[in-house]
Amino acid sequence: MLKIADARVIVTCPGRNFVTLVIETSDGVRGVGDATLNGRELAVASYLNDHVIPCLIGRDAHRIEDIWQYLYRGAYWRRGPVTMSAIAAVDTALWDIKGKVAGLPLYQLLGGASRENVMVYGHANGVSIEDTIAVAADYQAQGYKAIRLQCGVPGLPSTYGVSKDKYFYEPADADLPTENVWSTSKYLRVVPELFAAARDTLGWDVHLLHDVHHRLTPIEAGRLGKDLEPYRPFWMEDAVVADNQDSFRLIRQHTTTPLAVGEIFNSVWDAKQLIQEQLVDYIRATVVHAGGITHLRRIASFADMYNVRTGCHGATDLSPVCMAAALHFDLSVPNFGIQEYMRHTEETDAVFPHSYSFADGALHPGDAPGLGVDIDEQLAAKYPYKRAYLPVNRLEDGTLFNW
Ligand code: GCO
Ligand code: MG
Repeated sequence: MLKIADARVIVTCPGRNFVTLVIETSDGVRGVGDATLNGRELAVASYLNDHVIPCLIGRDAHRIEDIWQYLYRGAYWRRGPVTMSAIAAVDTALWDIKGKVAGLPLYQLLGGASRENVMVYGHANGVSIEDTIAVAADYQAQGYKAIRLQCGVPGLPSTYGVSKDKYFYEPADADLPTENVWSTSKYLRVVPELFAAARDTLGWDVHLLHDVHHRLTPIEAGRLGKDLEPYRPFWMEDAVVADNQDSFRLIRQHTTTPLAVGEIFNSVWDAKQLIQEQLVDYIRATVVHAGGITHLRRIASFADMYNVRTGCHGATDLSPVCMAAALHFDLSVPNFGIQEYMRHTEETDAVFPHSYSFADGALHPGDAPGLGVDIDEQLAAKYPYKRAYLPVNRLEDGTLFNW
């Protein structure tokens, strides 16, 4: 028995907010788990502090599966981003502890490495097509084998994925939601031009990705997928809102552009039909929002039966603790596809010292026991929580739309 003696939640804002759970055993082994839910951070902190931590103290830290079931089934109320992020934090911290006790990096406990490293994609964005491609060329020069392209839409003041700073895109940018304006027809004109220009300049030896960010109807998505086919995109992400999983059937009928979805999913049930009917190619659920390593492995095993590969969400709101956990998962899982890598700021990296590293367009989690990441609690305390929201989006006539 490896008794859980203490657990605490740390909320810190080294440039952006992160929620981290630290669990300690009675003999002083410590594990960390990410619990960040962008724009709703304190709800998860309260769920952990008020409802989960009291149930953890005294339990056997080795019984990861039992604790997972206890928190999931035992709550009676299932699923949802707040619950599943809280469960994920506990699960991740317990895997970290188990790795440390075993003296092995987590991926060894998950079956060992299935590959040498984890291919990642970087984010190139710019106000214009030219700006975006210049940034993409820079990523290519840094060794990236896969690059996501997002550019400004002529006629719209701002849009998803395009930042003032070309290398760091941080959408949770204000203490009340910023309002963006959207036009599907303007957007649908620019993306194929962006991809045509990208192939001209960057060539064909690089994977190109694009995030629609839930903004099209299925038939519009079918059209965009078709328009992009000549440029062979690696994937088109979140083409439509996935609440209605049937929507993807319609997209599939019109295009062979590969489809990725799932960064806001929290359980295998959100993706069941999409996977079983092979309506998507990549599942983007990740450790923190989908119930931790334990549940994400279940999703990946299910997806593997239907030729669906993984493509974990890895934006800056997923802390280095989540990134480390995702990399152990990515390295071990048989049906790995790609990992998003948006890079954290230096301030964030200093609060979360980690052993993962980048080389040749890929990340490796390193060989430190457990996750190979920690939180510097003293440094974290210097950055108090600052309320920050994701933007909202309106059509040009004022109708509230999907962001
Ligand atoms: C991505 C995502 C992000 C999200 C963000 C919300 O593909 O990386 O779409 O940009 O918008 O993570 O919290
Ligand atoms: Mg996305």
